[in-house]
Amino acid sequence: YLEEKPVQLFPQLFYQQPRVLAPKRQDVLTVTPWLAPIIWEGTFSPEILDSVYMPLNLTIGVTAFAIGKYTRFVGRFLESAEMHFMKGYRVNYYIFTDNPEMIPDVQLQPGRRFDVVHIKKYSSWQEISMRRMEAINLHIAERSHREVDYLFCLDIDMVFHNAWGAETLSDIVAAMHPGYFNVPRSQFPYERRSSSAAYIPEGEGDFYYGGAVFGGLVKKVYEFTKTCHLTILADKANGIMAAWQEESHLNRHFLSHKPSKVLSPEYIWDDRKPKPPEIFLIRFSTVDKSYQEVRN
Ligand code: U5P
Repeated sequence: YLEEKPVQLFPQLFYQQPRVLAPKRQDVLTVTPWLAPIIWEGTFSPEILDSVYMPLNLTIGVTAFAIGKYTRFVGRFLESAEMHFMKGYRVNYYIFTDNPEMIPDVQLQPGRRFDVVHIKKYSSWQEISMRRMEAINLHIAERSHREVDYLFCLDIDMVFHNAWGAETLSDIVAAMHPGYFNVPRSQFPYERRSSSAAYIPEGEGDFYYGGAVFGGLVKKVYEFTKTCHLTILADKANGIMAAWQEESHLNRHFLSHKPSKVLSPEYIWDDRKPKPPEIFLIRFSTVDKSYQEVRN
């Protein structure tokens, strides 16, 4: 007889048993009616998630735009991302800019790199903001589809304050806008003119999602940015611009193509707002800036 040795397939991980009758959060909705998780602090274990995702050897991409005066935000964005964003994973940052000389040389952790993508500057801030859908879509097709597994598309005038990890990974991910997570949908600033491709009638809508954060599997982000770019172009052809530009189109899209995961406002906060008790910690937040100063 050969003595049978137990084969250890997975390293042992000790953690508290999930308790069916004692949910971790009762003060917030943690799953949508279409059964997509809503990600709140206290509902997940980073250790278990890492034990699932680390072995997959993933590369996570980030796109962020720094056009015109927005190059001033790149340093803080990258430095804070190095401290908090997808720690321990391979990360590629793609910084889109009209002015590569103004991009600072930030020291990155091993396994992380950044690429500067040179693009042209559109004349108005609305056009700069909306054209991101097109630029991201083209970049995925030409390049990043080969380089990353997941891709997050983020505003650059923002800073990471706490961990953003594997709990955010899913097919297609949207984030709840910090200004509207606690208001009736009649007050969502959706596009209300039926002549726009971003139109959402009264009485419809799930959440108001922010345009500053979305992501997912690179293939899904490709499809998503394609549709948004096309609906933006359709509006342009009709001489109409949606109330909140690409954010309105994003909201329209996610109404009929539900996100597979929804990030709580922990992931897209606004420093000018006081922190309500449901928000245990802020992970990613807008830098207080003077719009007049930086736009155009
Ligand atoms: N943006 C620029 N330059 C501009 C306007 C916008 O790079 O002149 C990009 C930035 O990435 C910014 C995002 O975070 O679009 C959203 O713009 P805003 O709505 O915060 O101004």
